[in-house]
Amino acid sequence: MQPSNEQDRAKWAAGTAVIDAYIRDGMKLGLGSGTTSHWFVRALGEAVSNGLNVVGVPTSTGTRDLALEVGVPLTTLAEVGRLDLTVDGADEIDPAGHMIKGGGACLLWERIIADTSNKVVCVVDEGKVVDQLGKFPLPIEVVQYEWQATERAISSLLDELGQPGVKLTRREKDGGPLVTDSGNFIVDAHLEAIKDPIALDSQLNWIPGVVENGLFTGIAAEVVIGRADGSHDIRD
Ligand code: ABF
Repeated sequence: MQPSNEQDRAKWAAGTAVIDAYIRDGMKLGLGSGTTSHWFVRALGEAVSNGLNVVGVPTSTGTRDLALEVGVPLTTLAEVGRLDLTVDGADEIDPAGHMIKGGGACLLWERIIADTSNKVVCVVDEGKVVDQLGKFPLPIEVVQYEWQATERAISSLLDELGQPGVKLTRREKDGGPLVTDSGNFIVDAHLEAIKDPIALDSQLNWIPGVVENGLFTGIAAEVVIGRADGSHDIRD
């Protein structure tokens, strides 16, 4: 399989660069979701076919299916405990390495796996690098029960944090509400700009009904930035 356009080539550049830069024999890996991470998973499958000995824990059913297709041996956190390294994408990443994730509705499993990893490396095309988070709507995973009450509580918190009147939309798919791998809904918060990602990340999950939010602050140790010419940068 080859990249289909310039952005995809940038994603390919980031995803494939990870193999030589980070992957070592015997590693226990978190396998990210999204198209950039999937270029990494495909390259990992090729390395496994050439003798690399690794196991992976997928962050979504889609990544699980791709890993099975390309021959990456799968395991679970229950079996391995901690992971050496997780490679995952992002919808936005700022200069401090704080991310917005969840555009692919996989943020809950991604967060669980990131949290049990000794290191997290983010792989993005250069269009994901921003000065300030928030232009990409912030995904917030909520339980289905009384989700509108949870949505109202999110709106109240944003008012308290000095960001009143933010548009909140329940994510739709195929004419109905999107349901995540864990059976929850996603509410997207159209914040435009997030003044204090750490404060917001630390308070959102306290709202009853909120399962997880897409602000991944202080999690990525390094970021691999791919470019359309096939080159890449690695930044701390
Ligand atoms: C995943 O990758 C998600 O957290 C994020 O939404 C997505 C980005 O997708 P892509 O790499 O396809 O742009 O990690």
